[in-house]
Amino acid sequence: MTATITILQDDITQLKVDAIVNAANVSLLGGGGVDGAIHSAAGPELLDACKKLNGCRVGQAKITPGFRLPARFVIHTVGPIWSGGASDEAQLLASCYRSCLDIAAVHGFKSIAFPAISCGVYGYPVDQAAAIAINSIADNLQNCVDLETVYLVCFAEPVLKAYHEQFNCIKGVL
Ligand code: AR6
Repeated sequence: MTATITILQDDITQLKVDAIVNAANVSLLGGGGVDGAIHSAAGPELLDACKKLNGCRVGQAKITPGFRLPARFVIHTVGPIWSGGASDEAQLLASCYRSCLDIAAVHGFKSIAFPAISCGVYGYPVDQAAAIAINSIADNLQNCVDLETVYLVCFAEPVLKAYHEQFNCIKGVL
């Protein structure tokens, strides 16, 4: 069975799923944006767990429990900082989604929720990031045999619009 991709506007910290994805930085020691929101909602145990991970490279991902979150786990990934598009940003962003889905597959997760990685402080153009997110997820779903639902969680209206536009563009080929 192939998982369903669902786009929704919500606060990712409120979702009761197997794993939410955190758009972190290489230190994995917290920050602003969705990272700050996840750490606040999960409680200080999350920072303690992150301290044991020794950071994370751009495009890769690491997992912790969700602690006080409704989600059971947090998959921390580090998106690329947008610097014009010629520094492998697209490959690195696609790698974030693939690495998170690899972890979800290993753990047999049924549900996972992604924020718009790199679309905030890291400045990735939202239309391009939305296309990469949807294509990368679609390309890697076949490896996730247990996965039933992938949520693409938009906080801000422009991101929601970009996801819907990109989703409609590629729906025919999925
Ligand atoms: N739920 C869902 N999406 C959210 C939430 C939320 N609660 N809060 C923000 N967003 P950003 P980045 C959206 O900046 O660009 C941190 O300081 C937000 O509207 O959180 O990957 C890290 O520590 C935007 O669309 O992540 C890094 O240093 C998206 O999440 C750096 O920011 C991503 O915005 C990472 O930057």
